[in-house]
Amino acid sequence: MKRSLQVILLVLGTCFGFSASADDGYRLWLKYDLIKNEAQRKQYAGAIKTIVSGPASPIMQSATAELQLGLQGLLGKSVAIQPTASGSAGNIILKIDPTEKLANDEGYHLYKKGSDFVIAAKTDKGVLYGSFAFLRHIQTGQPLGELAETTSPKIQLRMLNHWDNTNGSIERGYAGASLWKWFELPENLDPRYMDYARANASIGINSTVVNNVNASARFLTPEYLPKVQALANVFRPYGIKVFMSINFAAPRILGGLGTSDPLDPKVRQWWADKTKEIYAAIPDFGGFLVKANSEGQPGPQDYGRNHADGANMLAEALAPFGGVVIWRAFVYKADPNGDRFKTAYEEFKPLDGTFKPNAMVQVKNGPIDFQPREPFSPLFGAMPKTPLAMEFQITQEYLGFSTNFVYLAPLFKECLDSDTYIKGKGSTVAKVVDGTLHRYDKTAMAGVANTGSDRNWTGHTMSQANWYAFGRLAWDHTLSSEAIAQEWTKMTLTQEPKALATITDLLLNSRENYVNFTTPLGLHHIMGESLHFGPQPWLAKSARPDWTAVYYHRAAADGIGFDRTKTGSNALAQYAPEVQAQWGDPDTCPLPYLLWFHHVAWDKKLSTGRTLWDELCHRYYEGTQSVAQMQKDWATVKPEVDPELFADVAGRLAAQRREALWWRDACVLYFQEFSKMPIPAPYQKPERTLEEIKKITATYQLR
Ligand code: GCV
Repeated sequence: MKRSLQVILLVLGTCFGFSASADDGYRLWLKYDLIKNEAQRKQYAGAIKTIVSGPASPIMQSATAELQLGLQGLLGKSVAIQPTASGSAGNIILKIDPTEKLANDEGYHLYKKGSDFVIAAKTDKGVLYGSFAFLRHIQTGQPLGELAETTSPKIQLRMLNHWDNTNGSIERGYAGASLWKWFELPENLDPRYMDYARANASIGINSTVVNNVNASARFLTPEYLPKVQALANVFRPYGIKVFMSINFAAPRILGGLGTSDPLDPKVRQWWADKTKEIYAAIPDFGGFLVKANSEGQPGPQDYGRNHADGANMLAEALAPFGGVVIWRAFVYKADPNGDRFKTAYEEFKPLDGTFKPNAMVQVKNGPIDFQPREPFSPLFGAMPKTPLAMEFQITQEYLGFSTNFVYLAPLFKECLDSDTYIKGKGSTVAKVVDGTLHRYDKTAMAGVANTGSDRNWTGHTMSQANWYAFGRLAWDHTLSSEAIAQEWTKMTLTQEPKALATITDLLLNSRENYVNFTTPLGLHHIMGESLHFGPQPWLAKSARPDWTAVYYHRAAADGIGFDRTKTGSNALAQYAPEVQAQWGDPDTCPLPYLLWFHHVAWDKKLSTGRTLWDELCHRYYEGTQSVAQMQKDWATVKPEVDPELFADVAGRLAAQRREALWWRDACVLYFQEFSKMPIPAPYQKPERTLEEIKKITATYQLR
């Protein structure tokens, strides 16, 4: 054990090494740099003498290795690992005790016992999470005398969904190529796989779906299974289970069957055999994630069956091994007269109660598709008998890719804290997802990953905060966006109070700024075609009507916005009466959701005192101005932030400013063609014409 621990430390040291040179962002929030404040460092160093390792297991080994690595870096001293307490003070005691008073197996309890520090849990996984929390306590500069934390995750499966393909590309990935070097696997194990696992474990992520939901059947072949197995082997000591996305037509594509009908016995047998083969290679395999009958993917409806028929066939194959099938509810039909908003609810709600116990339905946070702002999906609360998993998008498909600084905790929280009113006031989306509202026995929260082969993992340095925030909120959705922002900033960028306050504010306002210069007042889906970048509100023709922009904004001489009330598509009827009452009246509908639910006259006076047109312009101009302000604020933190990280963010903010101007000019000039109203004072008319801007958007569509 000692030797392998040394190997781990050597690898960790090489990759996450304590270099004095500029910071390239690779180490994320696990920097473990020497604590600058000498008095504070001495205090910690004086109080900590040894790590008492507790019962041996690969996960315990990860915990002790991490503690040793972290303390070495932070305190500048080597802390010995011992099998038992030395008797002297200053032991960090790792304790597994199944009787520990914790809500579940993954929770932990940190406390002081005399002059020792205890990291206690029911299982080794809990100790691993507690060890990272102990380090976080020190990383964020909290006194050891105040060590007292008892916490258990509120969600069982805290998972990343990677949209990674067999060829190493990532669908909607903006931070380089896939982390998984498929061509080198399984023989060559990039040390980065372990760093990925460490980063996830440090924020409580315990599952990962390694491949794209637009799944190649090739992942299920004897060529790819050993590659996935190799990844699973690396992740296991960090408490991470591997899942795979599957192609529903695999029995036909790989098995040579004439069909993939889920009720066909041969098809069922094929899946049972395939599942057995997977579990022989990966005994703790988590299960399957499925995108079916969505955006051209095959599915049970191809055979006249429904989603539950498909999910239940896979659930049956997985059940003997304890696996779970996670079936996505992201479905919509190409109906020019319909409302894409309504489809998932219409297809899934009638199936409530028909899914097998080891099946879950995964629902995107909003009814359309990860827009900068969406109301919560009406499916949350509508399926009391079916465990619903939350799907957030961490990768910034509709949020300016890797050039835009957009902290997503406020977006995640806005959805989780929304009240469905399904069982009266306080029936929040979070309570649906964490299972407390409907007593789900399975719970899950997934984030579509923003990681890639870029040295800093996420492209934009600040986007690391989104990976971090996702993990922290999946663990405990009651944490505030601000607390998470501060925690991350302290560990990643600086603890200097003024800079910390400035960066926290920047993070907290960044998403609202982005909404303002792209899709204010409830506008949605007006971005560039297929690439989903930049503005294209004029997009009127696409392969499907619901891929255009005009389908959503409905700008005309009489106003703008999608009427989803009784006089329109009546999508609002999918919500509880209390929500309908709040959102159904344009006078009480919160402005952020106004154009999601109402077609509003250009000259209608809003609660702000401005007309709709003036308010729209105001937000586009102020949103763009706010990016200039972000640049100024960021400039003030220069002395406190590593030069390489500082320059990276400054450069990307400059690009974001250019893009904000593009969005503003495109949208005000285009919508002005319908409102026929002037740009209100004090704002100046854009210097460019709409035709000039359309050309910029057009160049982005060139291949
Ligand atoms: C993986 C959107 C994206 C697609 C994505 C899809 C999904 O439509 O643009 O790239 O496909 O959502 O979530 O399945």
